[in-house]
Amino acid sequence: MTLTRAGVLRRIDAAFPADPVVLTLGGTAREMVAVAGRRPNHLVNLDAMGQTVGVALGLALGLRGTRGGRVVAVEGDGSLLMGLSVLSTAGHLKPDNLVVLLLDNGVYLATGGQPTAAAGADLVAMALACGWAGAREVRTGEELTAALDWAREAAGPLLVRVFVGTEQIRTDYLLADPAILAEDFRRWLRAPTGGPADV
Ligand SMILES: Cc1ncc(C[n+]2csc(CCOP(=O)(O)OP(=O)(O)O)c2C)c(N)n1
Ligand SMILES: [Mg+2]
Repeated sequence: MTLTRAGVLRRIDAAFPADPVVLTLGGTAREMVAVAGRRPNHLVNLDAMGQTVGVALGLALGLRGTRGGRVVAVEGDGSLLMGLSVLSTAGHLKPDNLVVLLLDNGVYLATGGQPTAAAGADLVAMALACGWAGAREVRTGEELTAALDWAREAAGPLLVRVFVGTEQIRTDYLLADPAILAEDFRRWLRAPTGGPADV
């Protein structure tokens, strides 16, 4: 059975409760808030298509050696393709704490479901060819469990391409000011609360 985006987001939140998580724009961010609530360790990259992984890369480089754990980017296929050069930059800089969880539904769902070019692109091969430490595809719940365990432990940068369906759950709009979202996250980063990455 095809994985749903909301279900995968719930699993991501449970797998990384105390690590910085940078969320791509649109329905992904809204669905994460719907399934997990506003979490202090989540940075919503509101409207900034193409920049999610770059923001996470900067965080990963800045935080490397200062705290345990990972920096997680939750990205969409359309948004990744918009800023694809980040694959070569991250492969070159090799932050061992960076994890990219790509939720690939094959479309620009937020703007009406137009197909992206992801279907014809072997993004795992591309990441590996750019020097990433690991990359894999996920299609089932069992594969997701194994990939999340792997993503918590293995040396990065790591890319997990999770194939999800186009089903969406009903959510509220996310109308918070991006400056406030960023400031909340910054405050948490300075004084993290609640979880294993604290130690
Ligand atoms: C530069 C830019 N172009 C277009 C948009 C409009 N836009 C918002 S979300 C989105 C689709 C993103 O696709 P994807 O990353 O695959 O996420 P999905 O909607 O499928 O979850 C688009 C085109 C935008 N926010 N910024
Ligand atoms: Mg998409």
